[in-house]
Amino acid sequence: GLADLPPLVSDTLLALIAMVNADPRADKIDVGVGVYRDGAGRTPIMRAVKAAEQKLLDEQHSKSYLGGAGDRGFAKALRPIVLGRHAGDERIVGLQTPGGCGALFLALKLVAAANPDARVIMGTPTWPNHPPMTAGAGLQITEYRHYDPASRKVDFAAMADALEAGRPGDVALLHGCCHNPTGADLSEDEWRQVAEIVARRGLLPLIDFAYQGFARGLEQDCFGVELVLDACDEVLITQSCDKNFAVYRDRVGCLFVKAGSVDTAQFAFTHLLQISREAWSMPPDHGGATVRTVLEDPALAADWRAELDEMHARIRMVREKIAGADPRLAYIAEQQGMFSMLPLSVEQVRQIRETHAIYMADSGRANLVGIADHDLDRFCAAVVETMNG
Ligand code: PLP
Ligand code: TYF
Repeated sequence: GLADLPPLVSDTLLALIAMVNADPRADKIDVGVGVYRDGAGRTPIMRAVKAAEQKLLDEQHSKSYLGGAGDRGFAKALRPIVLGRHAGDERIVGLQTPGGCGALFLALKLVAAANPDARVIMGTPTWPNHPPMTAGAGLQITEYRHYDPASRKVDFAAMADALEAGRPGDVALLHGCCHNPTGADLSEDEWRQVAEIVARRGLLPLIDFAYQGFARGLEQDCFGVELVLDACDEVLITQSCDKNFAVYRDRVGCLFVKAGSVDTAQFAFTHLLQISREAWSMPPDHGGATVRTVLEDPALAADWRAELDEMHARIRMVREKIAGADPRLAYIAEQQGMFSMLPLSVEQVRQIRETHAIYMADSGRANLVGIADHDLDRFCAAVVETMNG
């Protein structure tokens, strides 16, 4: 019966949300789950998103079913942003999904259907949902060390070795930008080498692209995606709008699949529809329709872009500030996106929770942009005090 189900390890990042909420201290600082916060410590609805939602409210006349592909205009509108100079390549098909997680689910199931013996090569640490989702799709995992804690950079030798050891058809799981949890991204030269190895070894790149616009800027963050698309005939890109449109709970994402020919891409698309039919039948509409409405209106698109750039600027400001607090934190300014690993042990992570009401993942991963402006000095002081023991 149901009582015979095995015990589970819960999603510790989502568990942090409840832990923060349960702490009555008014001055608590939440650097746990990855959501953007502004200087006042809020996660606002973006201006263009609110305007698009209002437009939908006024002008949407029906919520009748759209079919398995959802809002086709949504996936189309994303192409220039996500695919860059490859936007017009008809060998690339896009399917709306419930968030980046939905895209990952589809991508991994597609691999399992096409090549059940494929192994998924992933660096450690990686986003904690990657391994269970891979195992859930029935695929084997091969790990290598992504992050060198001494240099605070990508352990590129380990990565290159692992990719070189891949068998044709194995999946190379890559973070498009803003590596979660380390903030350690590939340099442009390292991307070139990865694209070359992956193409030469016949690996299938799966690029998880959840933070476009948060590393160097919207166009620049496409660098790796464009290079890999240059180099490879088959590519999977799991995209999320949940961060860069700040629509987290609306669950907005897209899976792009590139195949060797237009016919194969269309054939793969029918398989994506079949897999999504078995899981959710049709994606939820509201968030995708909102993003499409923003992108199809030049004024709204420009305003979205301006606000995204403001968010990016705040990420850089917070990083500079923390990096300046102590030489041991200087690396924070060299890393990208919302997350970095702080040099704290599990015990120190517990201690900073108890003593300072600062909540981060046990791994020491902190969502740096979670800190409000007025808390930055106190955060830095608490981290330095805890590091000093
Ligand atoms: N991939 C990574 C690396 C993430 O950090 C996230 C965060 O949520 C996702 C995928 C999934 O995004 P979504 O919330 O759109 O499912
Ligand atoms: O890593 C994070 O904090 C974000 C948010 O199951 C997240 O990616 C965390 C866990 C999860 C879904 C999203």
